[in-house]
Amino acid sequence: MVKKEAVGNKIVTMGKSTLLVAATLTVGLAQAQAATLDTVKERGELKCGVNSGLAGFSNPNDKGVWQGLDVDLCRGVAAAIFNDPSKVQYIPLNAKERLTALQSGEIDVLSRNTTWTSSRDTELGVNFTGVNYYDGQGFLVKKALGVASAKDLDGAAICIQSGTTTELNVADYFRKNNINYTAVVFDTSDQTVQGLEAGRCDVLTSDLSQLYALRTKMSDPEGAVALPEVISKEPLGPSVRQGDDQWFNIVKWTHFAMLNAEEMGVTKENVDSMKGSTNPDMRRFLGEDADFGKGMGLPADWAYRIIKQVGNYGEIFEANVGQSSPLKIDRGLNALWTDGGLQYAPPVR
Ligand SMILES: N[C@@H](CCC(=O)N[C@@H](CS)C(=O)NCC(=O)O)C(=O)O
Repeated sequence: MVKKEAVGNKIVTMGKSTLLVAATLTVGLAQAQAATLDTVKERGELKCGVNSGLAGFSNPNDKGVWQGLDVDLCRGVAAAIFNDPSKVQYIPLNAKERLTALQSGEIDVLSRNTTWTSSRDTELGVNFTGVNYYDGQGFLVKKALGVASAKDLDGAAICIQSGTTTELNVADYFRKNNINYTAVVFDTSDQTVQGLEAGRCDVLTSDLSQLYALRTKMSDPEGAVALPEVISKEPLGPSVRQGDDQWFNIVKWTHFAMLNAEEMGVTKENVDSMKGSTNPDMRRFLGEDADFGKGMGLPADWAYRIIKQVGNYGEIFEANVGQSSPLKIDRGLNALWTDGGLQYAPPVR
């Protein structure tokens, strides 16, 4: 089912557009072979594919400025390259079009609540660079339904969005547990929320992080509750086109720099004073005594730029989705490994 999305689907089902997709793919591959970093520098900005509006992850604020955890990844890459996190053009994409946009060269990086799966990683010409949010799929029901467990959902109508991992997970879960359901499939997440509110379905299923975000859009958020079951692994992360290892490294190490900074206690506020540190790890990280940027075509202070302009992982987590945000999501699996979580970065050395 997952394979039905993106390019695979178009090649199988559409006559004329097959050629079009093949042509854009060729262009995309040619671009991937040219150094993306050079293209981005010449253009003067990075093209970042994001969710068109997912609170906490990527969402334009009332001034039209993009904000969120996924947005901050792109801001970090721009800070490393340009010393200016605003040098990013955001391209809003829905679930179905996101991977095609990366394949065709329309964007340089996809940073849009996308689950790292084997088929996406090996069949679609893209590479995932890491996991910036460990998630899992859950269910949101109206409290009035009086359901306490997903196992009680026999016969339920379920609102789902097409082009996502969600569709297959829910089919597997209900089959495994011998429960019947009716899928009510929509193209956008807003439609799934409206579907739940209008009674088109009894339950909405999606990544848990999205349930938190979508609940804030409901007219009565308190009237909806997430069920305790988490039915899948959804490691969400950025991806790039295959064929350009330098670019792959830049995006991968932007995330790792944010994690290492949190682990070392380097923040947006204290990073300047840390430059005077005598700790060899700190001096290496900030590019004081060593140059770990050159292998990526970046300046020696690439990591300093990211932290100074955007922040460490803990800072961007708290501001966008954590306790300082309306979502108030706990760190959970996204705590650093030193705090019992899964977030772990190789060292800068
Ligand atoms: N992580 C899952 C789901 C990602 C996803 O696209 N979720 C939907 C459901 S809430 C979404 O973000 N929709 C917003 C949109 O398409 O505009 C995946 O990679 O397939």
